[in-house]
Amino acid sequence: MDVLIIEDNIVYSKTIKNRLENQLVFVRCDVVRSFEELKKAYKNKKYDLFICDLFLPDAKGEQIDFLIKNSEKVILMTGYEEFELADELKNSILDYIIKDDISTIDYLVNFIRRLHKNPHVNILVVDDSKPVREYEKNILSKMFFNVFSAKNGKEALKIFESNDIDLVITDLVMEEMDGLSLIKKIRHSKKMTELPVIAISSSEEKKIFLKSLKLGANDYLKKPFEKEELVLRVNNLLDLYENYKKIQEKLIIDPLTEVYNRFYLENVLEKVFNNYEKKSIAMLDIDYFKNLNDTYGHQFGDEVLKYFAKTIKNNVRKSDIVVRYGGEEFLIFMPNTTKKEAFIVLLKIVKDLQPYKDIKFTFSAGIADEGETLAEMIKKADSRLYEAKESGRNKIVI
Ligand code: GH3
Ligand code: MG
Ligand code: MG
Repeated sequence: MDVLIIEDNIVYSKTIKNRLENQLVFVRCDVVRSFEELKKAYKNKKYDLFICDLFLPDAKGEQIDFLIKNSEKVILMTGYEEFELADELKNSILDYIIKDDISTIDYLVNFIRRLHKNPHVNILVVDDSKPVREYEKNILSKMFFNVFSAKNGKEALKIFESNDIDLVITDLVMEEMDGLSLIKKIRHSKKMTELPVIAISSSEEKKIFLKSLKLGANDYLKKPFEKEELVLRVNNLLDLYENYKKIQEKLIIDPLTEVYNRFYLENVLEKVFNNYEKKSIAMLDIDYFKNLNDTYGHQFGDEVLKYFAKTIKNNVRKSDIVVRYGGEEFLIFMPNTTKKEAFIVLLKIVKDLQPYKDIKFTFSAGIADEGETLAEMIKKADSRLYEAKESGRNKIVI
């Protein structure tokens, strides 16, 4: 992302440039110190974003008008005493920050980080009034969000079902299907913890907002609202959900091999196990792994585990689930697969498994497709793995 900083205070512009470039790898900044320099820079290069001081030695806002007229994305910097910005100005810029407080640079960094992610964030806007839809869409598109819109709950559900929506903003009173019913329907498939919803209404009645919260809205906004109110709520919720998702992922992924862990097996796989009529489980265990550790060191052992997990992942289908079951033991859950078909998948892994840094190693495996429960099927596969080990290793038993 190419950013132009327009600021006459050299120390301040340097601080911003350094912080942005150090903390956000995708940002490159140029700096100019006056309106004249801005016009020159503008001719020579295309910028994605302008961070612009309100008062320059040769301009008192004309530079902002110039950028807005050219439909550019502007973040305004202003001193505390100039804080009272006209609404019209506020609505045509992306955001503003108050200078002289160093913590605002944190806000700026965070804001630009969001902007960078936003093209991949899908927001669904639902309102029966076209002007309101357009108003919201306009605000959000300027922030680089990918926006879908619908005129009632029914239309919204259709869009919701066929797109990967990250946030819903819905009016409450609408014809066909109202916002409350929509929230209810959405919450059937996406829990509170999976998708943020903002309810909007011009209703004077608090009751309707409370009802929306009860049904699963995360927040609400009363019409008419300012651009800033919407943007702040959207950004806050998305930040919150992203952090939450990161933690969720950490909980179910083994950090060394980056495949699923036992927690996932016991809490997620257990639940989907019965969704499939036909399925197989393979248990794979590296042979004489302790020797590798003892001979080449524990760190080398770790590298072998990573490499082994990667080889497994490269050879299974997208729908197959790979779990680190124990130290050097891995489980593959294969939906819609018989054990003979699973055997062919394992042969692919055998064939693809090259020596790691010239050190050859093998694995043994057991496969099962019988068992009423996950635990039963694992037990079967595990006892076949044991057989494979007992009868000499480097074998697959079905
Ligand atoms: P077998 O052929 O019977 O499977 O013998 P093995 O040596 O592979 O199996 P054993 O169970 O005797 O030893 C497994 C070793 O794996 C012991 C343990 O220290 C090591 N191990 C477990 N987790 C890790 C890990 O995360 N990293 C490394 N480097 N070693 C691990
Ligand atoms: Mg100035
Ligand atoms: Mg082993």
